Amino acid sequence: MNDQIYLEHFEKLIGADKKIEPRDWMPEDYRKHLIRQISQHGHSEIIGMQPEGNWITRAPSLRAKLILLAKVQDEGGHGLYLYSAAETLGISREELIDQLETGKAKYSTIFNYPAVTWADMGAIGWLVDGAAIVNQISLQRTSYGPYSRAMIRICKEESFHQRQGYEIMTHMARGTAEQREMAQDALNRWWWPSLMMFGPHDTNSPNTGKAIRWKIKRDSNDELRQSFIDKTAKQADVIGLKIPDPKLKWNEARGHYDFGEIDWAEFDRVVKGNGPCNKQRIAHHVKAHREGAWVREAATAYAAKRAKKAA
Ligand code: BYC
Repeated sequence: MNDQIYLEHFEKLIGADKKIEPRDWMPEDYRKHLIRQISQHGHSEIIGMQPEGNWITRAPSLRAKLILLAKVQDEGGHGLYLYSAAETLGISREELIDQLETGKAKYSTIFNYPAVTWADMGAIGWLVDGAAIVNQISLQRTSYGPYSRAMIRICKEESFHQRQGYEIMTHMARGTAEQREMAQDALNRWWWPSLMMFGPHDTNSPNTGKAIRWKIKRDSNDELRQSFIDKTAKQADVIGLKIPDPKLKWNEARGHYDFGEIDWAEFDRVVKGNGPCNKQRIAHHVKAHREGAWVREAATAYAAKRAKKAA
């Protein structure tokens, strides 16, 4: 078969909503597009452990500490599933880590903001995991099999994460005046960066066209952002917190909330590495990865020993 026949078969699978598997022929651009998106997704999970990891030793109760610890461990696990999914496309783990540490690969802007109070653990779970779920439920139907299957498992865990955050916010919003103020302050700081997680407007999103045609993305950046806002605005009402957007208003005719404009200059700054914590996040990753070298070496030596014994 020549490439044209392979391409027709690929297009037929995509058209029929069938999954593309690692053994299948795929266009080079499709492969590269997936490596870019899946690896950036994995890096977001791995770097995303840092803002919360910062609070494990300062959680206000044993219960809160256990839950936060479990959540951060889940995020590490998500990163590993996603790295494994990317590896099925022919890139090595070493290359993936190198791209992260040298700034060739991006990770979500949201993780370049500091987590300064316990209420931030609530805001991250409620808003950041909430936004991630909206995006990832859509990605469960992505056309690449390993990515789609990783999303199904990840979404189950993310819904626990979102509830963990909303529970913290609910308790604080119903607590003392000072606690309510902390919850509102965290919402004020995390709201707009959470909306940026969905990426630029569709009109400014160079990757969306191909991604939708190949069914890598099933919904556009703006569609997912709107869906997140509609859900979250109602949740804020329930616990009596105010979303920091004077333009947020239910629009009966559209059946959606209208909302104000995102500060795209801030988004660009953070994407380009100049957010409040970009340098700190990468420096921490480099240090932790270097300090963990002995674990990788020990695991490799142990695997070699077992293989020799079995031979
Ligand atoms: N931050 O053409 P576009 C979690 C980049 S972690 C940084 O629209 P695309 C959690 C974009 O990469 C889960 N960069 O791109 C963990 C592109 O640059 P390149 C995180 C961004 O790919 C711990 C350029 O801007 N979820 O849940 O079609 C604790 C143009 O954009 C961002 C995912 O990663 C951004 N926010 O759409 C708690 C979801 N936005 O690559 C929670 C998977 C855009 O061309 N990813 N860029 O140089 C996606 O769904 C899509 O990649 C995006 C962007 C919607 C993010």
